[in-house]
This record gives sequence, structure tokens and C-alpha cells, in this order.
Amino acid sequence: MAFKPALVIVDVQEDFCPPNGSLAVQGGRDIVPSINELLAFPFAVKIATKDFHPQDHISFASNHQPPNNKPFESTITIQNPLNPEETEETRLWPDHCVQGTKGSELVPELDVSKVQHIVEKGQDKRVEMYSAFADPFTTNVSRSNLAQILKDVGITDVYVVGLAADYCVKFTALDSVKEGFKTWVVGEATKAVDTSALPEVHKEYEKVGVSVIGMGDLTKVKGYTS
Ligand code: VGL
Ligand code: ZN
Repeated sequence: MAFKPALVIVDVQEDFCPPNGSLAVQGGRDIVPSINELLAFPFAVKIATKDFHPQDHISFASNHQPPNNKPFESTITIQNPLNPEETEETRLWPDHCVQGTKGSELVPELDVSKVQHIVEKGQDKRVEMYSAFADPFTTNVSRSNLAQILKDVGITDVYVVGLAADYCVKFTALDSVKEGFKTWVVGEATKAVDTSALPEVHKEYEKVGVSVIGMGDLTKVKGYTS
């Protein structure tokens, strides 16, 4: 059986980390040592993604009118700009990961010297894009180059870590399955915005065959040679 593993590190950016992040995930910084440990393993390719929004992005509460503009609380309906019949209910957030700001930078503790590709996502102001592959619509409005990078290298297995477990990590893992990769999430190397959402996330993983594993379950990756 072919085995060619990739590491995808999702959105380990200042705005998702304490102490100063505008959308700080509790314990977000604490996963970096585990991720650096993973970066020392012989994955065939190591990729870091960045949420990378324009200031007028649709997911920012500040771009909507009251009373339905409370960050973390309000939700809005987004229409697919390419197909108005397709809609999606989505949460509003504080401004975060604005292109060119300190908050959009990968945290400096992350060993980026071992990363071969940085994939930016969420640049299209019209749509939310939690997944590092594409927006959630059937007719995609926005796609990153992540699938192409993985396919060019001949990757079979994608290991997903980073922030946040219940948003971008989740949708990246689910899309990874859709793209045809065997998909793994290293639980200790993720943190959630809302920990109480995790049992539901794990059920969704079970349904599509995503496996949640621990740092000790990577012997196959450690033994990988190209
Ligand atoms: C994320 C909320 C808004 C994430 C991105 O990276 O999980 N969450 N944008
Ligand atoms: Zn975002």
C-alpha cells in the first residue's frame, strides 16, 4: 500500500492565539511545541495555512449593521455569488487575520524553516472559507492551491493540526477526505474555540473516516522514507 504523508498546519496565527489575538483560542499557543515535534518528522511535504482576510471581509461583525452584528454570536446568511439559490448560515467574528497586520502572522515560535509551502485562504471578501481547500459552496467561488500541491507530490495521507479544531481544522479535514486523501487529525495539536463542540465534530469525523490520533500514534510517519 502506498503511503506518502503530508502535514497541514492550519492557521497558527497571532490573532488565534493568546495573549493578544483578536479571536484568541484558549491554549492556542500551547500546541506549538507539539507541532514543532511533528515538523521534525519525515512528512513528504509540510504546509502551513494562513487565514488572510481583506478588511471588508464578510465574516467580520464590524462590516454588518446592528443589531445583528455581534462577534461570536450573530449569524448571517451568505449567498453564493455564483448561484444565489445556494446559501449558507455563518457566524460573525471580530476582525482577524487582516492581510498585512501583525495578527495575520504565523506565531514566531513555529519552526517555519521546516515548512515548504504557505497557503493563504479567505481572501475573497464575499465568502467565508474555513477549509484551507475551498469555500463551502457546491460551485466553489474560491479555491486555494492546497489540493494541487498535495496531488503534485503524490500525497496519500494528510495529517491536520492547528487552529481552530471546531472551525478551520474541521473543515480542512473534511475537505481533505473529499479530495481523496486518507485524513488524520492529531488531537493534541489542535485547540477549539468552543470545546463543547468537539463531540459533534468527532461524530462528523467518524461518519467520513477521519481518524483522531495522539502524538504517540505516528510510527508510520516516523518510519516513512521517500
Ligand atoms: C477560523 C474563525 C474565523 C479558524 C478562521 O482558523 O478556525 N475561525 N476564521
Ligand atoms: Zn477567518
